Amino acid sequence: MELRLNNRFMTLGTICALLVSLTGCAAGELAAPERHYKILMLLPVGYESHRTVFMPLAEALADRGHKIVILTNKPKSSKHPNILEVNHGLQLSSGQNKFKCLNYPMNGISHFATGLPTIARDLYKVPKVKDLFERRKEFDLIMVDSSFNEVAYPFLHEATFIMVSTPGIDYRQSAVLGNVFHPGYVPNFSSDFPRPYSIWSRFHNTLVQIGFAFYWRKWTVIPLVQKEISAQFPELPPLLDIERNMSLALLNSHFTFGLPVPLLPSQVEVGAMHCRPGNPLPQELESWISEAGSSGVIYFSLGSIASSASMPVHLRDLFLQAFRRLPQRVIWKYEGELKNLTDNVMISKWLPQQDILAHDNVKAFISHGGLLSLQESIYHVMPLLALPLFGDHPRNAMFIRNNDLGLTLEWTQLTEDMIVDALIDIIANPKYKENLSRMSRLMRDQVTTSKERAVFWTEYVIRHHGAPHLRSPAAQLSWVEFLMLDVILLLHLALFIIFFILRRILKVLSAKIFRAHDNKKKKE
Ligand SMILES: *[C@@H]1O[C@H](CO)[C@@H](O)[C@H](O)[C@H]1NC(C)=O
Ligand SMILES: *[C@@H]1O[C@H](CO)[C@@H](O)[C@H](O)[C@H]1NC(C)=O
Ligand SMILES: *[C@@H]1O[C@H](CO)[C@@H](O)[C@H](O)[C@H]1NC(C)=O
Ligand SMILES: CC(=O)N[C@H]1CO[C@H](CO)[C@@H](O)[C@@H]1O
Repeated sequence: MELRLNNRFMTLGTICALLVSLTGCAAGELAAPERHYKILMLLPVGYESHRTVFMPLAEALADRGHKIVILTNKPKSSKHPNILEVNHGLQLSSGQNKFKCLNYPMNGISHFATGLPTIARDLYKVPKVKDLFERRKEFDLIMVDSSFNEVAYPFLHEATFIMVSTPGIDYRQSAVLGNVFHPGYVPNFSSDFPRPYSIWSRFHNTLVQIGFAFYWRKWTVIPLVQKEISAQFPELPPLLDIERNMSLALLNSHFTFGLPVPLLPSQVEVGAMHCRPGNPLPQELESWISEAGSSGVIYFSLGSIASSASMPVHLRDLFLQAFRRLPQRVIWKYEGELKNLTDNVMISKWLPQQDILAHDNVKAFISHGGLLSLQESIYHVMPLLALPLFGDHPRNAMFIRNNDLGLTLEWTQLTEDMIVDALIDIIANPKYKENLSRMSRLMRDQVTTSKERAVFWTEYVIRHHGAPHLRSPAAQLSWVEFLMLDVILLLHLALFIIFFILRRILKVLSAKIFRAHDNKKKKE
């Protein structure tokens, strides 16, 4: 059986663990674990970027001798002997060309409503997944991606589990733990407003947050997924009830480079786990960058989901024209072929992004504004030109604007001059680098690294067989109780009764006084 951990696997793991214990712990100063755990990571509907959040943690845990099995929809990415990746092979249908989202913003969301139920229907029929599901009790802990992965919740029933919030602060995920973020200043996961929020922003934000939570959880996506799951597992409690039993949430955020918000002890910020110092570049890239002279290099990548090759031709040509006018060299992550390239532009299907961002002669980063790219920019102090496409990109773009970390442009209004002017400003104006470098110092100035925290809390939950002692009593309250609607009603009632009684007393008193007055008059 492919999934069984064979002997060779075990031996390699033991050697690894031995090496780790001899050379000190891979994840900082943590004491060696009491034993080697088996951990199952579930991201059956994860994007590549979601896996990038999980992998550093998986590797750090594997370095400590734990056995990690990861359920994904991607080809294998790790060579670690303690990590086994299981690719179920099902893909979310449609929604692939992210440039289509520009004209139809709801497309990005509605394709989940059609795609997720299909995955829910098919996932547990895939033999590898079926086998894993049957063996789920063998694992000491399950970790699940909190974004779009409700289809994986049947695994979590009667298990100890941690949720990993890949987009960082997520008000819906937080509310499940009993921590309802304030819509007066906490954005939804896709967009943000300039700060401080105006009354209209707060109004809009409140309505949109309530509306979207209902849309996803009560009206559309979850009910459709639930229907498919119930058909296969009639005994299972509702998915949203299973979700409430989470022991801990690891958030891909941190207050030093994000929004400071009140968090529960069961919400641990572990943002930017994947950020690391640059490694030496392949020879060809290294010489292309270092031979660019003092003008330097611009790095251009739209991340792992939106392929540059799907960019509409007129937009692509705007960039090509703009690059002609710039003295810099440009490295463009482009998945197709391009004719008419000027000498200063190099394209490549795959590029070692962090190693490029770490290079001294790279001056600016044209990005879609993905969260991981933003974190890397801050870590490597790289000014950004962000062109948000979908998902959380508009929110990250607003963060870049609010904190002066670079400039942002809209795809729909793009001109050649805008691109040239923005890049000239980003490269010439030192303020972006100053702000980034301040934030980068804050990001690195922490008692423990994000990865150490994530490893500690993961092992902590296993050591204590869950963490019910971290659970906020707020999670047990209904909406009426949480918003104190019953108490407010009672207060109103009490006020009304007091008012009513006072009125009666006044009436009686005044009647008496008048009567006394009248009697006095009559006597006179
Ligand atoms: C809730 O979590 C605990 C501890 O992690 C686990 O033992 C229990 O079986 C879970 N309950 C349900 C109904 O999933
Ligand atoms: C987030 O908020 C923006 C503006 O407030 C709104 O247009 C967008 O639809 C919201 N997105 C979600 C997923 O709630
Ligand atoms: C290449 O450039 C020439 C002249 O600028 C233009 O006429 C031609 O359409 C371009 N070809 C492509 C494939 O962009
Ligand atoms: C938002 C922010 O902190 N912006 C700062 C960026 O850097 C310039 C120059 O150092 C400051 O003037 C801005 O206030």
